[in-house]
Formats: sequence, C-alpha cells, structure tokens
Amino acid sequence: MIDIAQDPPAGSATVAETLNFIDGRYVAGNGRRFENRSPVDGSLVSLVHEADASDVDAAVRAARAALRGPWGKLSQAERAALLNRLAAEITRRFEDFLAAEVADTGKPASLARHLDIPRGAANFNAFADSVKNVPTEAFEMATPDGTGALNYGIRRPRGVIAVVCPWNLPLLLMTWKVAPALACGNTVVVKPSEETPSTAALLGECMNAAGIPPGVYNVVHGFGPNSAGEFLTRHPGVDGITFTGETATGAAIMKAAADGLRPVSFELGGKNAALVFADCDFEAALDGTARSAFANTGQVCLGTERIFVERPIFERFAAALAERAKAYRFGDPHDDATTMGPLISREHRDKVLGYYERARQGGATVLAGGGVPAVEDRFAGGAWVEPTLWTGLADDSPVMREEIFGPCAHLSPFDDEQEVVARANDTRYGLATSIWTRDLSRAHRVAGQIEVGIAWINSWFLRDLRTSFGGSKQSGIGREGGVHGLEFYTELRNVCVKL
Ligand code: NAD
Ligand code: 6OD
Repeated sequence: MIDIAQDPPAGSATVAETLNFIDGRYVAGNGRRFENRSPVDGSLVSLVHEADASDVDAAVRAARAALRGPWGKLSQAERAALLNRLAAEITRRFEDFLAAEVADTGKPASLARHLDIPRGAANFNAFADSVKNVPTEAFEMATPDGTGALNYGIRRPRGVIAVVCPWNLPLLLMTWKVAPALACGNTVVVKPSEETPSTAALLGECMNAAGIPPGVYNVVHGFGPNSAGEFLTRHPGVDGITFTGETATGAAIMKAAADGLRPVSFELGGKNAALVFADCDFEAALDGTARSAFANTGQVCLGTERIFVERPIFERFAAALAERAKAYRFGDPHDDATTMGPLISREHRDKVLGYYERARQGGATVLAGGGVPAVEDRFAGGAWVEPTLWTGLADDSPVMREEIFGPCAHLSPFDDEQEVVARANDTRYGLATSIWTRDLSRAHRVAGQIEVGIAWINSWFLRDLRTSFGGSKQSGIGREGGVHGLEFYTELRNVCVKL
C-alpha cells in the first residue's frame, strides 16, 4: 500500500498532508514523504511526513521538558480532569475521527462507530478513574533501639514513554496505551503505524483543545527499521516502551530496549482457539464465533483462527458458520449494507492469500471463500479478500500454527475435554480463548487450563477496562488494564522512616 514519494504525485492539485505533532504544534518532518493509500480502492488519502532521527529527538526532548514542567507539577486529580476533558473533546469530534479512521483502514463506518471511536474516548475516562483510588503499602517494623520504623510506598511516573502502535484498531489501541501513561503522570511519544497515521495526528488537536500542556503528547510518523520506530525505541531519552504488534517486531524492540535497560510492555500476536462444546447455546456460539473469526476482516489480535467443535455438532456448526461467512457484503465503508471491509493493504492481502494457497496445497476442504471477492469496479484497486473456512488440516500444519491475521479459521472436531484443552494449548501463542458451553463447572475448569491471558466464556471481546489484559507465552509481556498498568507506567518507591 505504501510507496515512498519524494514529491506529491503528478497532477494532484491538493493533497492532504499528515504532519508530526511535536511540543503542541504540527511540524513537517525532516525525512521523506510517504503515501497513505486507502485499502478500499487504492486512492491517495494523504502524504505523510516521515520523522527522521532529529524529529524523534525533538519529540523526546519536548516530552522530557513537559514531564519536568507543567505536566509533572499537576496533581493526579488535575490530570484526571484534563483527561476527562480530552475524552469529551474526542466525542465532540466524533465524526472527524470516524472519517479519518475509515479513510485509513477501510473498515465499515458502522464498526468504527460502535467500537473504535467510542473506545478512543472511553479509554481516557476509564484510566483517569482507575488510577485515582489505588492504595500502596505500609509496614511498621521493629528496630534494635526500640523506636521502630515505618515503610510506605509511593508511586511516581516512569518518565517518557514510547508508544508503538499497529494498524488494526488504530485509535483504540493507541489510546489504550496513551491514556494510562498520561493518567499516571508520564508523557508520551507515539509512533502510529505507517498504514494508519491519521487519528493519532488528529488527537493532537484534541490535546490542545482540552488544555493538555505542549509536549505531553507527541506523534512521530514513519516505519520501523531505520525509521521513526527504530529511532524512537533506541532513543536514550525514552524511559519505557509499550508496544502492540507482531511477536517478531516485539523481539526486535526488546533488543533495542536492552540498551539502557528500558522496561517493555508488549501485546503481541495470537493463534486463538474457540472451544465449542455440544451443550452450548448453538446460536450464541455461532454468532460469537462468526464475530471472533471475521470482525474487522479478521484483523483483531483476539480473533479466532482455530475452532474446535465437539463431534456431535461438528457438521451442523461448520455448515452454519460457512453460511455466515458467505453472507458478508463488501463495498463502500460508509454504506450500512457493507459488513466487511478490505484488509489493510495489498501487501497484507498477499500474505493472507498465501495462507489460503497453503491450506489448499495442504489438502484442506474449503467450506467458504478461499479467494478474492467480486467487488464493484471502483473498488478494484482495494485489498479485498473472502472470509474463508477450512476443515481437514493437521494441527501441526502452518495454517494451524502461524498467525494469519485475516478473516479465516480452521474447524476441527474433538471428542473430549482433555483432548481439546491439549490441542488448544499446542501453540507458541497464548493470548485469548472463547469457551462455549452451558456446563458451568466445565467452563470454569477449562478456562483455568487454557494457557492464555484472556479467557471468555460464552462471549468474545467483551471488555471491562478495569480487568487485566495481555498475553501469555509469545503473545506478550506484562499486563495492562485497570490498575495492572501501574506496574509498567509507574515506579514504586519505598520510603523508610526511622521513628
Ligand atoms: P507490526 O509489528 O508490523 O508493526 C507494529 C508497529 O511497530 C508499527 O508502528 C511499525 O511501524 C512498528 N515497527 C515495526 N518494526 C519496528 C522496529 N524494528 N522497531 C520499532 N518499531 C517497529 O504489527 P502490525 O502489522 O502493525 O499489526 C499486526 C500485528 O499486531 C499482529 O501480529 C497482531 O496480532 C498484533 N496485535 C496484537 C495485539 C494485542 O493486543 N496482543 C493487538 C493488535 C495487534
Ligand atoms: O480492548 C482492548 O483493550 C484491546 N487492547 C484490544 C486489542 C485488540 C487487538 O487487536
């Protein structure tokens, strides 16, 4: 989707530009300009100013100055009040955020309207609230002279936080990190995905309107290696790195973080399993599994790519899910009839179609999809792909092992609980699972045995922002959400007072 362009394309009269946001101002980057193209039809959305090393340095310095200056001097209650104003400002600009998110991602506006944009605002309110009432610890101790001592803990912001973001839920996932960082008193430099720079840039306007001091929130655009992502994560002025994205990228960032021993918080890839027992509420399991496999064109880290169905209902469930897959409608994201958008880019589509081909070559039976859908001529330049279901692959085939991140899943039958738990756990990932059953004892028993950070029973992607969120195994490092992010976004200091 993205080509490097030194100059605006020939013949374009006015081309929108997406600027970096540093120290409260929009600034042109010293680096190249690159194209942000719509995955719906390949049209140019904007020319994005890539930040070079000096731009990134300016952003980190601005963040450091704000930390020492106005932001660092605010009380927690004052910060929380500003974050509530910021949330209100996002809501006031709802339609602008919606338009920007849909332009970058091509996702149906109906989806972004109920998920991405409201969560962008909700994240700030939730974290402004959740850090308010967190106790620390206190210990009285005896001393040899008999007077004793008192220990108590206080929390302090970690400092300048680098926030490196993916493209699948751009505003939601960026604010999910920025909100707790700011609520805890840190300042941030955000590197949005090169595919989806617009809402991170737009948020700068809301920061200014809400009265958040300059330098608290900075945005630098660009790519990963040898670009803004690497310059930021290697910058010695960054005190911690929070990242959402691919597991392999997480490994590269962890190496960068090793210099200076900076802590990391990672939300990474998944190969999530749904476990559908024969005693489930069939329609609820069907709805939930269709959503978990196909929502956002399968580009949700929590999405299901492995579906295990108990044998007595396997054929019926597979046939019904295939009908759901065939019912999606592709087209204009602003048309309410459109229920599935494109993938993020042609490049990503090549990857997903590569797995479709591998499934075929591996002998899979294709129950639905398997290719590129017919779309209107005006969308021919887009990154469309069919929702796809397979059966018949072995658990150790690449399609069953590797994260595809597309609207596709494999269905396998199973015969007993221990067997399905072992198969669900047979992966290097450990992000999420959904268990569908009416047997409550079994539901809790299985949730306790699946090696994941998030287990849903009879639901999927049902989020209470006070709960912990993160992945086990190679799906992440650390937990965020509610008070859990305090471990990363603050430093706990013990004060020992000799009495
Ligand atoms: P990605 O890892 O390719 O890119 C994420 C970000 O990292 C981008 O901003 C990119 O520019 C930057 N980046 C890439 N290489 C870098 C480097 N060497 N140094 C610094 N920055 C670098 O991920 P993506 O393709 O944008 O997103 C899809 C992936 O994200 C999937 O694997 C998905 O599972 C994962 N994801 C996980 C979660 C979660 O909560 N666990 C949420 C969303 C997405
Ligand atoms: O809901 C959330 O807070 C969250 N982090 C969702 C992640 C979705 C991944 O694509």
